Amino acid sequence: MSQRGSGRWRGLGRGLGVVATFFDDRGRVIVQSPPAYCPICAVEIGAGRDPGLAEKIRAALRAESESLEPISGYILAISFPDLDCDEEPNDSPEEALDIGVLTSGVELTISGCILPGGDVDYYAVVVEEPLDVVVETSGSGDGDSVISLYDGEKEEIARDDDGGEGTWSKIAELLEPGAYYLKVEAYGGGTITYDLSVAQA
Ligand SMILES: [Ca+2]
Ligand SMILES: [Ca+2]
Repeated sequence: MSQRGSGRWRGLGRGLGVVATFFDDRGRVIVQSPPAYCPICAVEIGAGRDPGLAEKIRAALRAESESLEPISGYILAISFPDLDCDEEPNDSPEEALDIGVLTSGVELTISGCILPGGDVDYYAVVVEEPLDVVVETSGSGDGDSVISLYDGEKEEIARDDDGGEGTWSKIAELLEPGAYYLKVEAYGGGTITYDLSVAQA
């Protein structure tokens, strides 16, 4: 299991219900999903941000019939998302990942993910000359991101939820030379895999 324990479970089978539970090393329930009933059902839970937790976690799945009808066969698929999609920890301006220096005609890009839900990713960028700058998130699938732009003093300059493609985010600002921070998060505590672009407008 990857650090910080997060998982998705998908069950296939008509009338089947799936409940996922994480236990700690003493058998206490850390988190339990509500039941999801098929024909196609999926449950997803994360176990929080304690970096030592993953070694202690036991995960359990319960399959049950939605009714008193027996189920003759079902498939359970279990997956753990890859949490190594960016360089964690990057959860504060102090831990921000450097994405470089922005000058005229340059586009800075980086990929990352918000996993587990509630993760935030900070990036640092230096602007070398006064520029109309566009900060944008995108991705191969649907993703509902929220981005925030801060100055070198960590004061928020702008924030956007759905200004980009679909429910991706976009901020356009005239920036003076200086250091800036960007924060990427997922709307509503969800999970996303994203590409972040910072470029001259
Ligand atoms: Ca991340
Ligand atoms: Ca992060």
